[in-house]
Amino acid sequence: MDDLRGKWLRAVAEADDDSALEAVRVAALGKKGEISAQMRELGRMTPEERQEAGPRLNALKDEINAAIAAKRAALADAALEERLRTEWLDVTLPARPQRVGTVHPISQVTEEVTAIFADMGFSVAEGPQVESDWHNFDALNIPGHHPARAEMDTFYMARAQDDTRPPHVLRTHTSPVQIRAMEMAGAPLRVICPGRVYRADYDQTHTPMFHQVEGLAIDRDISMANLKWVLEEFVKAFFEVDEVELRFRASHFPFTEPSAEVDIRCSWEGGTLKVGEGDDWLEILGSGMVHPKVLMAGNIDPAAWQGFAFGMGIDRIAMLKYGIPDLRAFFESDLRWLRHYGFAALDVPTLHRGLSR
Ligand code: 2NL
Repeated sequence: MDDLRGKWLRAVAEADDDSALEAVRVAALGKKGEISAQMRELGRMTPEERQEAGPRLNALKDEINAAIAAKRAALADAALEERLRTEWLDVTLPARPQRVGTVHPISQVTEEVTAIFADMGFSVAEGPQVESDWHNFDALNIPGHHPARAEMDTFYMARAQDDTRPPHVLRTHTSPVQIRAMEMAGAPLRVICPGRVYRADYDQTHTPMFHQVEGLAIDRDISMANLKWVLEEFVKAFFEVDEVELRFRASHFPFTEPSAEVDIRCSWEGGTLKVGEGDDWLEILGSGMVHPKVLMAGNIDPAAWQGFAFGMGIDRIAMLKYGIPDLRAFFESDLRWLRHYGFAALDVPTLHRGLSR
């Protein structure tokens, strides 16, 4: 009996998982188990023998059952302990950084410019990028023979073979949008026209597509003085400075008379641009009083109305504002450009490989 006890208690102790433990229980206490077989033996004993062996066998059966239950609980505890040890999560860890896209600097600057002029009562007009030859050139006092046409490196759209009308063009400036605004709204008028423009020019300092914003204000007695105030307010707001000095230099555009190029006082100390101080001048835009022929092209009577107009490159003022020293930065890759200037772009590792780090 002691051998039996030792044997099964050891078997219980050595079972190291639930199924091994169940096998021990069946082998000991199952219908065909060893202890069960011993129980059946009781029937063949004398009453005296049974009196002695019965309780001992029952006690052994209870003891083995208890040992199995204890072992089962111990195995469950150990399993739980193991899961707690291996499946823990540190909920205090910071979240993984998520890459987020941002507005492109060109779009952002366009919005900034639009907001500044909106505060001064200018609305925004947009127009087609494929323009009629008339809106892009003739209406702006640039006739067919004018050298400005050749200088503009225009992209011409194809016509059908026997169509002799002048071909459409990719607009070379946003001025045609202002012609359309005059045609549609008439005077008085205050409008700015931001957008893409195209010139067949591609080198270190030129891209075939770039961005421009032009402005137009027409009223009974609008003058260069109004132009100067509007541009001063714009430059102060855009470059976020309290004071600025503008310099108007006589110039020539076919669509304005008189015409002026506008410089702002600045310094380039340490390679970074400071607007409003220093001894350098930075050219930022062209402007003038709208040519009477251009007013007439927009169906506005030049005897009753006059106005100013100006135009500037968005890519250029974006680079100036955000400290981009070299136009060539544009050509390498937008992503490199954006990263350099602290705009977090969507960085797709499979795109622009080699430039993305
Ligand atoms: C420049 C110069 C300029 C204009 C654009 C304009 C438009 C109309 C009538 C008269 Cl509809 N003028 N636009 C005038 C002067 C200069 O742009 O350097 N742009 C980047």
